[in-house]
Amino acid sequence: MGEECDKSLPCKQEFSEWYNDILSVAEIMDVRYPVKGLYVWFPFGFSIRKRVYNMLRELLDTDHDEALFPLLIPEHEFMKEAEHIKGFEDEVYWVTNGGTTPLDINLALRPTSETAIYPMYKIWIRSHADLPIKVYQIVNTFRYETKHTRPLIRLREITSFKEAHTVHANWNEAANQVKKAIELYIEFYKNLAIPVLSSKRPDWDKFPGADYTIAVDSLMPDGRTLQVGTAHHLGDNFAKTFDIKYENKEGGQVYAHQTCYGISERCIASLISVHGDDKGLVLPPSIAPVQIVIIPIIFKDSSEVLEVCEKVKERLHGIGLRVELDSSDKRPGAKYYKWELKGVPLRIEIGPRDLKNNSVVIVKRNDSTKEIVHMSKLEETVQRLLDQVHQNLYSKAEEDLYSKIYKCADIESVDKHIQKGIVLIPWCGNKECGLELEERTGAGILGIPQNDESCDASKCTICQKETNINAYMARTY
Ligand code: A5A
Ligand code: ZN
Repeated sequence: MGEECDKSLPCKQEFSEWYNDILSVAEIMDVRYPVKGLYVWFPFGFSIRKRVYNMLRELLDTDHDEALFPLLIPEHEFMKEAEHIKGFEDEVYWVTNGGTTPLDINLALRPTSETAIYPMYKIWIRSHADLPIKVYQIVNTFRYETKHTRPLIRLREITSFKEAHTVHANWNEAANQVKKAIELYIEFYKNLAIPVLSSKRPDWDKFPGADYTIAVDSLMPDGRTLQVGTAHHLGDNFAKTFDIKYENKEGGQVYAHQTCYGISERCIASLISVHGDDKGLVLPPSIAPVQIVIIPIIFKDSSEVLEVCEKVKERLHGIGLRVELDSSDKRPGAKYYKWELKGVPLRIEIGPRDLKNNSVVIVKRNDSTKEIVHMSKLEETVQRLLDQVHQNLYSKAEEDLYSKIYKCADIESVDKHIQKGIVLIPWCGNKECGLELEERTGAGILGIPQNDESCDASKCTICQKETNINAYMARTY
């Protein structure tokens, strides 16, 4: 950390280098922690995280309750659900000792919290009147990932795991909840100006122990997709293993149906990657720690300019905005550089000429456009420009996403386009064809689109059978 801003970024076209560098240059994550897959949030990165997660909380709190369950899970609970164990056993960290004494019962560090929460749900749930239950927590989880680890993207300690766990009277209600969860995620990402695609994952890629999984993916600048959220229909699979039953209106004992859905700090990886540019971060105003920076342009006598800067700061602060006045003695150019790197959505410049005209200059971070604004219109203009920045960011990202979805009718055209982005293909839905597609292209099947997007073609690209099923494919993170 430090005040100097002489560090520079590779251009964004070199995405992988750009991504690694921006994390340290913009002070998001410190990657020097001496354990693989574990990283440190710098205070600035953490202040972004805080706002992003506050927003997520606000969305969830409209019809969920926040709770907090223990990190450690006893082995006998963890080992109850066969599919779930199969999915996670290679990724679990175990605590086996208390000091020098071996524990009677080994304890898993949660890789996700089904097996911590559901034994408690068994106790909590008695009758249909207790349902639905919609609880979430935001915690750290641990996964011994063997694929290449990457800050914010593939972690061994996921520090910001939001997991919701709901319980319902029947399968349809749970299915409805999965739909609502995905809608909530789409809205969350809209608030970050990130367009996402939702799709139903193929069976071989669903959450271990689930009936099915719906995921949302965002498109990274290198054409690969990042899974930034998932919602799982758990059916009564876990209810049966954890004995979660309730008394229905007729007095019978029936198994509950469950869902769970999660988001991690991948949302911040996506935020940085989708909007950032050669100069650094570009943050949507909704979550920018500083929304407006004021830069005094000083020649000889500074006192009058600074006075007006203070006044502008107060006026904007007065309407609830996060404003910073940079009155340090660096040159304006160096200040621009610093705050551009930090992604501040609007910059206000005030110099002697502006004083004379009773105006200020406002510059938008996302497209560098300038506007001269009369002092009497300050608040309304700033509000309008902040809204504009958000709209611009979303439209640009959306345009980029949809310009990189290629509708392909045959395997040759898949090969041709898959390096550039996402392809949409007709697929018969059979596993053999799906796996062959993945094998031949080196890409993954994301799944069946949940919007009405579809191909014109109707023959499975592998077996040529007629089908009305489509699937997205992409190279994935
Ligand atoms: N209990 C459910 C919610 C669950 O664990 N689902 S999940 O395994 O799909 O994880 C939820 C989300 O966390 C994923 O969609 C992905 O966006 C993110 N995630 C998973 N593993 C991660 C890792 N190692 N590092 C960062 N994020 C990860
Ligand atoms: Zn087929």
